Amino acid sequence: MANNMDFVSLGEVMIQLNPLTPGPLRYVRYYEVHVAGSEANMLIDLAKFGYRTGLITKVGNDEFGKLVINFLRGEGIDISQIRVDPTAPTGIYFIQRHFPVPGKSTTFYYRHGSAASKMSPEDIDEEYVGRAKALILTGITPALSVSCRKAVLKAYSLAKRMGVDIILDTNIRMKLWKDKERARSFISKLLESKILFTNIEDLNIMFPGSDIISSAKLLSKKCEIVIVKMGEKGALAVKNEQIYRKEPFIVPMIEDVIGAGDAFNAAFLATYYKGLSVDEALTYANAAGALTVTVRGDVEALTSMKDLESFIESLKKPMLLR
Ligand code: KDG
Repeated sequence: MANNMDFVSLGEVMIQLNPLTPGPLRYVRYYEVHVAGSEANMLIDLAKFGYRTGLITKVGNDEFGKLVINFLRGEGIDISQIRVDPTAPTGIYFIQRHFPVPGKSTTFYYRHGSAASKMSPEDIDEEYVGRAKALILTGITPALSVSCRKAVLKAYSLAKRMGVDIILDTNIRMKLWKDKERARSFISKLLESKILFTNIEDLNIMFPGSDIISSAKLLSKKCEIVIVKMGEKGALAVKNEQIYRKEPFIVPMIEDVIGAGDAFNAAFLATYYKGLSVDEALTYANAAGALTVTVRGDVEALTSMKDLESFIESLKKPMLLR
């Protein structure tokens, strides 16, 4: 089967309502509308780096569904696998910024019973998965419903059978899973992957009581490379038992941290798949994460590799304060 897609993924895209002002939502009066969802974010960022990407999802037969499709089409994502479900709405979520912890954001979902949560194995087309170089999965989609879990398992086993690379971000959303054991036992079925992204909180759920390095090393037995995103502590990777560490880029202001992890993944994938070393790919990944927190919205800060390089260069010089 010819590879005419680079990365495909399976996941929910939502309308994001992002407050113009920081603070508790009960006092927020004005919101900005964005389109976001972890899997779509990665595909959009990868498309900006020149890759061919496509998303499998469902939206409602509503204005928000039309907005999602238009936005993805506009960003150059293949939308041939997006189905419209007339029985359920497109999911939405709100973000609360800088409260109660300055610099942090909190998400509030209104997505239960959404069109995307109705995805099932019938929505996964074998031929479509086989056209990709890599399938990107996250721990979010299987947390949406039983039928989504079955769809994820089908996509995972098809990719394995057809030699399509599997990229996994554990992305455990406890607001969706509710139960740690349920999250742990399902995600442990997806661990055999080429590249596995995770973070400290997810490692603590997957391997309670174990330290980060031991958990990452354990995971790396099943993958080519494991990457642990550590936010303001940077990132580390384990490949062939070797450990790589990268300091973070510090930006002068944080607008909204949501989406930074997806931008990190996309920049890592974009550069690693071009043949850059783990060390170099981690530098681009950290930079993409840092740049993303400087604006509201998950994908608006990444535009091209050239702009990302300008950002990296700018941080090597002393900041001009005025
Ligand atoms: O990674 C950013 C996502 O968390 C955000 O866009 C919403 O997909 C989302 C989710 O399920 O939390």
